[in-house]
Parts: sequence; structure tokens; C-alpha cells
Amino acid sequence: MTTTFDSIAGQLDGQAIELPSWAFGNSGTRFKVFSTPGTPRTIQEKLTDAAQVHRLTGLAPKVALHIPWDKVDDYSALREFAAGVGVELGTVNSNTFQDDDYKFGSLTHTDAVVRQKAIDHHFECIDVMNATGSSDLKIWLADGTNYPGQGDIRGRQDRLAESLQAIYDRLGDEQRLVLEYKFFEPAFYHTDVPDWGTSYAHVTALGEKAFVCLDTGHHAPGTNIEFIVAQLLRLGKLGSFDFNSRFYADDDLIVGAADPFQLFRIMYEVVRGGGYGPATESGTSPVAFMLDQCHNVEDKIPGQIRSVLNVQEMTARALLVDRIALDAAQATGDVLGANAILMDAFYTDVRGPLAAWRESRGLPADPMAAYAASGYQAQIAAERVGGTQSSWGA
Ligand code: PSV
Ligand code: MN
Ligand code: MN
Repeated sequence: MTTTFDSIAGQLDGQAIELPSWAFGNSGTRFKVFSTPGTPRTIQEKLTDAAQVHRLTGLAPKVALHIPWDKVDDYSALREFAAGVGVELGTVNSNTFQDDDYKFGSLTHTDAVVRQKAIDHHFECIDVMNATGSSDLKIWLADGTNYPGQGDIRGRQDRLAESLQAIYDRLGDEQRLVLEYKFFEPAFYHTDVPDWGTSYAHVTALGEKAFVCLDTGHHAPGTNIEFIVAQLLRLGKLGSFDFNSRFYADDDLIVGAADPFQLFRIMYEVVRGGGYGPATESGTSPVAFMLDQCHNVEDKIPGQIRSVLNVQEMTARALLVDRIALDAAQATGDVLGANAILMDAFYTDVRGPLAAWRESRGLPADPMAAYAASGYQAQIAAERVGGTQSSWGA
């Protein structure tokens, strides 16, 4: 290993991982939503909790909103509130999956009235972005069918393209649309945006302000996700990540918990493809790094702290790959040598150097321990009674 931690330490400055507001609410499975003492009752309390994650790690300056879960009367006031507690408002996520009208689809629906309702909801999200200063509109659709023959797959694609165009045309110059794909759930026969290729086809047709969102939990088991990362970066269309980890389905567990090696491989391709670091340096459009997780049985704030630390740890290891040596090994067909170079970086324990990196920047060496010692969890448990149910579980 010729690359040292000191030589990559500066590249860790400015790393930003956006937190999802919904990670701070109670969540669960379709079997049970357990409530956690101290769970936020309002978006303001969620922002206050998210600010703890940023305060202790320096890694999470933005919080993503989900509309209507985080609906408020005055988004400019919410923006000011966020700034007051030390965070910014980030990606605005639309929601067309919890309304009876969308039983058979939203942007793909056969009924023009329902389609327009779904389009109008996205217009409302863009209004929110204008007030919050958010740059990204994230669209994930529950649209799909359960039985062969239930819907006209081709017709649904055509209607989707038309609806997306109407939404895209409303974006401001500095705003982006990111289209998330998912191969199953809640529809189980087909979904209308099942894979990166379908998302890519739509966002490419829309134009230069539209990108693909890659949620790490939305692939079939065994999918080589880092290949998708490499390809989308090559095509200039990787807009954002929803990070989480999974053992079986869309588990939404802590990123890096199930398969740290996969997270390392993803981060290596991000670095290799110019998706990491300031946009001007990389020459590509910036990639937004977001978490999309739920904390069903563990405390939510430490769950989010652990998550951003996991991303930072695998980013550091990915930056440690000796790219010059790797290039040489690859060029000479040194299969095992090349593999060893990558594995050397993966096996490098960066926890000590990262603790020192934090201390040198006025952050606690161990953010998990600092949170546990802060008394914040006991304070919110005492102060907040009747936390919000997740909108998923409700
Ligand atoms: C859908 O599974 C998804 O990953 C989308 O990103 C939604 O916005 C999010 O979950 C909501 O929890
Ligand atoms: Mn997601
Ligand atoms: Mn998901």
C-alpha cells in the first residue's frame, strides 16, 4: 500500500451525506411499528435531531423532505428554522403512493384526471423547493401491476414519459429531477421504472437537468451495483444515491451494515468515475449522497450517526486504492496482483486515523460515544410524548 491516509485526508473534507427526515420518525414492517421514546412529533423536531448527527460528525449538513409527510404552511419559515438548528433543507421527495386515487397508478394512470393530480403534486413539490432552496426533486413511483395483462406496459411507459415531461418543464434553471428505480414492491409483476436502464431512457429524453437516482436496496439479489454506478457516471447521468443495506429485499437497514465490501466497491467506482468531490474538479454533474433508511428497532439518531460514519469509512478506504499500481496491474494482465491492490485498501483499518481526523477538525473522536454521553436521548424521551408514526407504518 503506497497511498497513505495523510495523502487522502484532505479529500474527506466537505463530504456531505443527506439525511432523510423519515429516518427520525417511527417506522416498522407491515407486522408492527414499534414506537421509540423521544421520537419527533413534528418536522421541526426531526430537523433538530438531524442536526445532532451533523454536529457530532460534520458529515450531514442537509435533510431531505418527503411531501406530504413533512407538509407545513410556511416553507420559508421551515428553511429558517433549519438554519437555526444548523442544517439545510435538501432533496424534496414526492409521494404518489398513499392516496386511493393512485391505486392503479399515478403518472402512468389511464385516467387523465388522476395523472394531472399526480403532476400537480409534483408542481407543489417544486413550489416547496423554490421556498426551501432545494435543488433536487426526487421521484419514486409505486406504479406497476400485479398480474400479467392487468395493464398495458407500453401504454404506461408512454403516459409516464408525457407526465415526466410536464414536471420537468416546470423546473427552474438550477433545479434537477432525479428518477428512482425499483424492480418490485408495492407492485409485484412489473413496476413502471424497474431498473437503471428505464430510468436512464426517461431522464435522457427529458434533458440535461434530469438524472437517475440509485437506491442500493432496489436491485435483484446478486446485481453488480458498482457496475451500474460506473456506467451511469460514464454517461453523466448518476444524479443521486439512496444509501441503505439489505439482506433480503428493500430492507432499508443501516448502509454498510449488511455488506461493507459492496459499499467499498460502490465508493471505489464513484471515486474512479469522478463522482466524488466538488463538481468543478470532477468535471461531472455533482452526485447527491443520501440515506434512505428506517430504524425500526434501534434508536434513530445513533442509527443515522453509524450510517454516515460507515459511508465515510468506506469512502476513505476507496480513496486509499493505489490507482497507479492498479492501472499497471490491470494493463499487464496481473489478475491476482490487481485484486490484491483493491483488497489492500479495503482491508485497511481507517478507524484510528479517522478519529484523529475528526479531532483535528473540532469533532468528537468517537461520535457514537459522544452522542451516548450527551444525554440528548434521555432529554427527548422525557420531553416528547406521543412521537409520530411513520407514514409507511400508519
Ligand atoms: C421506495 O422504496 C423508497 O426507496 C423511495 O425512495 C421513497 O421515497 C422512500 O422509499 C420512502 O421511504
Ligand atoms: Mn429510496
Ligand atoms: Mn426503497
